[in-house]
Amino acid sequence: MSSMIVAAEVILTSPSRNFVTLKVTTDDGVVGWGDATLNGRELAVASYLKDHLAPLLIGRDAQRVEDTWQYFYRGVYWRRGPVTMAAIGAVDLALWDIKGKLAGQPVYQLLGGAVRMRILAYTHASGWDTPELLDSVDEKLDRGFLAVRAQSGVPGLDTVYGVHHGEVSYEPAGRGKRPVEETWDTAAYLRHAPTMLAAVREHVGPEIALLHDAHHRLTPNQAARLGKALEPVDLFWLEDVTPAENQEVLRRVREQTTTPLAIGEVFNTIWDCKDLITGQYIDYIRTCVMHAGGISHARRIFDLAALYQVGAAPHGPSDVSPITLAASLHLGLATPNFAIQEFMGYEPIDDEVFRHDYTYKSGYLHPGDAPGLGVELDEKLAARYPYNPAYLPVARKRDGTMTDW
Ligand code: EZ4
Ligand code: CO
Repeated sequence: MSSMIVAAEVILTSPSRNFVTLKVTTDDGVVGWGDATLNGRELAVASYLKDHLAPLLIGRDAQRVEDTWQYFYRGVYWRRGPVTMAAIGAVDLALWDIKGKLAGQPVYQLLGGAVRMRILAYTHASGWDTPELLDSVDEKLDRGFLAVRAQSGVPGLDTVYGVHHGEVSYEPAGRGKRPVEETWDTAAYLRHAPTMLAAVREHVGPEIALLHDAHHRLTPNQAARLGKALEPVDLFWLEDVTPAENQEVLRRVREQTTTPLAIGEVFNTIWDCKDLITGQYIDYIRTCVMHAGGISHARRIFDLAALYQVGAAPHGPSDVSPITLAASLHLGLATPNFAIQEFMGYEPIDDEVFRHDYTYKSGYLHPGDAPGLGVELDEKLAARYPYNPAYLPVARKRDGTMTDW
């Protein structure tokens, strides 16, 4: 049974934030949805899709998901990179959505069926100081979460990425045509983080899973020291300790501490993480299902990880759309070494624009049983919220030098 692609359109919408969506339509009237959101670089992916991939999709057989992936990855001289891979990821998600709809099955069934009943989720808690952070953690526990990422302010700094300060709630991008500039001080952070996380552990008791994200800002030596200092806190993981281009350093960190390490939300292909996985330098691989080329490629990364006892734990912030979250959940339900799903959740207006079948209940997520991925874009509502520039902040050291993300 073939099903020919007759239209491929890119839709930009900004309900609470910017999202890029690919809509693929077949000659039998089936619509597949793909997410192509790359925080702060939305228009680049939109152009890649609209100008380069969409025209080539017309006339292709929508059922040939893997061949289309190979065509856009292997068939193109310029491979890899976040823009290319997000665009390929969007196509891949849309085609899996169509395949599920044609089969009348949720995508997880097409991937081999459920290996678990539900997927453990972690969410983000943050507070400027420790009491505020503990309140935020309590609020997440009240909502049933069993795993919480804890981030706090740092004494002496005015802003810290990932932590809301004052009334404005944390969102990983600030509206405006230029990124906000923040000041960062690693030494101050390192003096504070172990005490802050120890207070959270003390507060929640031994059973709640605690996570922490260092956002690529440490040297290997600093990372090793922090990992050691956090061993008594018993973290579920410590994330993104160093910039991940120089991967050999992760071996040094790994050898110095038993704190579990997670990395990979900025990776796009299996080539970006194969050494970290095969060397067992990390415990969790965090590639985002869409940013890593969609279900077709992410599942190869996760299968490689399984051979080395590395858990799959995909990126799932509010800056990828519910379509990506749903794809992650379908893959997660069918992937034995899937460990946990990041779930920041969305603003109510985002949930209205992207009506979804996935559900959250008592600390766990489930993709739902609607055919395909189970997310439908309300195009009329989406059209009311045009693209509105927003960027992740940039950070400088106290002397003004740009620092790692
Ligand atoms: O900062 O998605 O683990 N989660 C994260 C996210 C990222 C944003 C960047 O766009 O680090 O919140
Ligand atoms: Co992160």
